[in-house]
Amino acid sequence: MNICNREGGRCAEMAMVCLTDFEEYAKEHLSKATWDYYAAGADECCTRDDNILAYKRIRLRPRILRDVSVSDTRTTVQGTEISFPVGIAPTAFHCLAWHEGEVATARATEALNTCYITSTYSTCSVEEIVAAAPNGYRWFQLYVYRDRKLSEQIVHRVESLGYKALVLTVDVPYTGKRRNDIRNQFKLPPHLKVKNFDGVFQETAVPEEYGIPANTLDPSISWKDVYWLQSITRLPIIIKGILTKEDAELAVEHGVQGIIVSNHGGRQLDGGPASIDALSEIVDTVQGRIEVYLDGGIRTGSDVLKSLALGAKCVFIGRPAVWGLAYKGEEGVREVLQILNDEFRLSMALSGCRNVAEINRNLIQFSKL
Ligand code: PYR
Repeated sequence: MNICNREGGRCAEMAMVCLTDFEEYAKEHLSKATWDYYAAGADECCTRDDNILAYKRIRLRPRILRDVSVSDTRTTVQGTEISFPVGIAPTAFHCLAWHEGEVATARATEALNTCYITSTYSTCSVEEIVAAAPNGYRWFQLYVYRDRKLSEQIVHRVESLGYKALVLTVDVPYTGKRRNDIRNQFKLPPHLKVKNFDGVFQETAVPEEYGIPANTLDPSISWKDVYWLQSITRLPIIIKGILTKEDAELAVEHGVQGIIVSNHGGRQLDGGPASIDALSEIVDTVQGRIEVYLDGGIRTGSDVLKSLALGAKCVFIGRPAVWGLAYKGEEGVREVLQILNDEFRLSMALSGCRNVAEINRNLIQFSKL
């Protein structure tokens, strides 16, 4: 009897070959409400889906006969070396996918020597995450709260724990409309909490949204809050959620150290551009003054290659890391990262690049865009 493939399903013993194998596994094994939460895009999910499709529209111009017998995928972000240009984007509630939650994600990224952006909405505390993977390279995803003291406290906490940058997420003045979360009345099960805020919120009449009172995030945030944040921290600030050249220019003018081109996995404004389609105008505007990164839609090593060719210094994966967790916790996240690393190395070699410095726009066939 084939115990692995009853009814055509995927089980933990089957070889995982590509990231969509992990997606299939996660879809089969997570509860419907959890699967729907991670899969969610806003409204009709046009932007979520285009994040992936946009990569498939881009064609490469491979070079040949360049001796690719040795290849090097290392790069740096904010001056720190990582083993390849793929990190983990902030995604919430990892304990929904695997009992150890963010602790498992942190161990996997430490083992593969890449960057892990811890979500504000983690189900392990930042202290637990750092204790589990003390040598990991981490940034912290920050929202600005109506109660600025709350933001200030978490900034000082992560600073003293050795987090290396703050990823100010600016695309959630309000939460996007995710239809299945509304239908499922999604909320955290009682045994899980947004651990970084344990004990912070008193019983209130305000309904809960994603584990905290719905009115906690401040919709009035504006560029002046970047100056406020700079006044309370010495950490580099990276703005996540920029999709236009105008905002990229403002980010540079406000003295931040990086931009993540991102539409929040298509979970906020439906109808906005795919991240990869927004990248070029931002890179052209920034002109190397600060580092530009990207998240959204990365599923293969050639997606990573295309992103770097169009000017991203590094990319970040969100949902695929959660699928890895759902598969086998730390080991699953490691496998996801390793597959992407192997595919990226192969794509580099097949297009004639021996290291990331050799990846540039000449690799992109613009007539096909
Ligand atoms: C999200 O679900 O997209 C959050 O940022 C919590």
